Amino acid sequence: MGGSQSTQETDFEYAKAWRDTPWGEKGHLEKTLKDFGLCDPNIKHARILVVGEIGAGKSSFINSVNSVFQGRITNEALVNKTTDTSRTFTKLYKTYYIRNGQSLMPFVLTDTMGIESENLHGIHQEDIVKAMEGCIKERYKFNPESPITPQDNSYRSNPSLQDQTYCLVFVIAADKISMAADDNIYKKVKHIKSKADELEIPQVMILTRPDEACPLVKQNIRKVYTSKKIKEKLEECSAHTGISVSHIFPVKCYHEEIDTQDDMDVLILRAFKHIVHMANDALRLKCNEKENSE
Ligand SMILES: Nc1nc2c(ncn2[C@@H]2O[C@H](COP(=O)(O)OP(=O)(O)OP(=O)(O)O)[C@@H](O)[C@H]2O)c(=O)[nH]1
Ligand SMILES: [Mg+2]
Repeated sequence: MGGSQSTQETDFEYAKAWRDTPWGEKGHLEKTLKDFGLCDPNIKHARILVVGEIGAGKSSFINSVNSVFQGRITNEALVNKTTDTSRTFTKLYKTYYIRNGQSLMPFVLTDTMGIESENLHGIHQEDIVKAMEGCIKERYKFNPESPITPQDNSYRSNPSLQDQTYCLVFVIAADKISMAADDNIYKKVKHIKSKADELEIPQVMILTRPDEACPLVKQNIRKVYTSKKIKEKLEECSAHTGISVSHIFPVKCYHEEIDTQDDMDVLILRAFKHIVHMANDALRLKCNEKENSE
């Protein structure tokens, strides 16, 4: 079974995978997700909000999830293909539906502007809070200098259950974890996480670009769970953000491939299954609260 096989421990690799991965079970994972129904059939979709540092791979992750279900590479969310990664590429609050054949899955992924270390650049942290609450309307253009206010045309004062967020996905690039070195990004992420905790929104972290962080993974994606470097990165992310290691998933996003690949699909589907379950649990909680208060 490729990288999941027991090998001799080296300086770079464990003898045994530190997390079991169902390589070869793509069909089963895909079917489970395609059959997944929300706890409340009256709700059309549960929103998953994707946030993270500039160039971390937020838009690529959204495209990758869509690509798996389409069985072909899709690029609906525009990805930065230029060499200038000094400023965030995505500037709008934009929602992507996941197609399952002719129908839509009951989950949507919302892309956001990247977080930057300098204040007055990148998404304003309070805009992420407003997005979690469901107060931002589709295609709002983020303004790094000031957060959205109730006076803005794109402000939604009475968000419905569908407008709110049920899982917050932090995307971090494994090869440029700058949080340890960059105190300001670290502070912003912590602030957003504490607001998500207050709103009872579960959080998952996607560690992108594992291939750029570890040469073993570049050669063979199945080494992602035997690589010592990737485990180190995961633990580093957990220590800096307070997100438990069990909620952090290394995912190689589609970025240069022409066709989808089963092993990449398995990592994407496994992470997405976790996100979907957490979102559904959070939605159930919200629905129960609403019912009890009526
Ligand atoms: N090698 C590799 N490259 C990746 C991966 N994921 C994303 N990329 C590349 O990383 C770069 C940034 O990706 P984006 O998806 O634009 O990142 P973003 O977080 O949306 O960035 P902003 O919108 O600018 O905040 C692009 O060149 C992607 O092709 C990955 O898993 N591996
Ligand atoms: Mg983007």
